[in-house]
Amino acid sequence: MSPQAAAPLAPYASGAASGPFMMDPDWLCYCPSPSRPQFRLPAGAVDAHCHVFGPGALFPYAPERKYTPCDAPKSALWQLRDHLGFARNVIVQATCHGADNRAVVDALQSSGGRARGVATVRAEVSDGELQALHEAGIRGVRFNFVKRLVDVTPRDVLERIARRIAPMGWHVVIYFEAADLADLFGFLVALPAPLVIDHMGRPDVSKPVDGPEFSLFTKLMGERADLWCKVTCPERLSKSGPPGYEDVVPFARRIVEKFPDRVLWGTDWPHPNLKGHMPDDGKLVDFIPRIAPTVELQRGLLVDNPMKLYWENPE
Ligand code: 0GY
Repeated sequence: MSPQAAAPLAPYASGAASGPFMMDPDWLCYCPSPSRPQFRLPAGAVDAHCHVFGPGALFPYAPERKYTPCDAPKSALWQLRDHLGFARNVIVQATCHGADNRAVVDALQSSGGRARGVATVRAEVSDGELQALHEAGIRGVRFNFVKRLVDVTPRDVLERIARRIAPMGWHVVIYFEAADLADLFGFLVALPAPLVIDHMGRPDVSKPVDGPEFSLFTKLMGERADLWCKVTCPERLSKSGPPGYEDVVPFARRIVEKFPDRVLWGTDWPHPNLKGHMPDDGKLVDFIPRIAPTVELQRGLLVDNPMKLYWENPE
């Protein structure tokens, strides 16, 4: 195949939800034939933020979900991984599956050790269930504060979950909007487990990178040595848009250069809830050298940091 050739992510790219489910009428399905990136990923690169959806006929979407996506099963994720040149994946439980982690666990168990996961759990989760998740390859739980995606979970419940999972070598993945950081700041600093923040805390990239909003986020990064950041989702954050996502570059580059040992990168495939455009995942990979311009930064971002967080934990 020529370096620029596209690979169809058959057979699911037709964009339907299966079983009793109908995907949302305005749902944008993932790019069916992404280009091959020009940027050559380092050996052992990890896509540290992606999801699987269903298929709904096998792994039903949760009754409490806020959206119904197109199916995006493990087979399509593995095809994308190989096509882009990644070695491994970290699969994050998506809110459309609620706290039913079966689709992620099934993907982890069939990955031959090439995928780890982040689960959603409720307060009632038993120690035995946590242990089974660990054996499947789960290494974190996700706390979601984005109101359009989930109903609120009380902070004392989250705090108790964090206290239980930290001794297992797990961490908490946090998803929030920049406008909510001031309110969450003290809670996050005090949470009794390592933290990973999704998508740089979703900055408003039309504001200055040195302005109060993003400065609060970099302050948060400085508060704890065990706080990590995913410099992900230019396609979600950008107002200038594709193909360059120019306005996101200074934000991501700032974090990569200031905290090179605590940054992660992922595709966010299959890109839930995008409304404007669906990115070509090959072009997203080509975004990486613009935010991590040296070989050393790229190696930390794509290999050393995610390996430390997800593969070097207790077995
Ligand atoms: C993301 C972003 C989103 C959705 C979810 O679990 C989810 O439903 O994470 C979003 O809609 O912003 O990271 O995938």
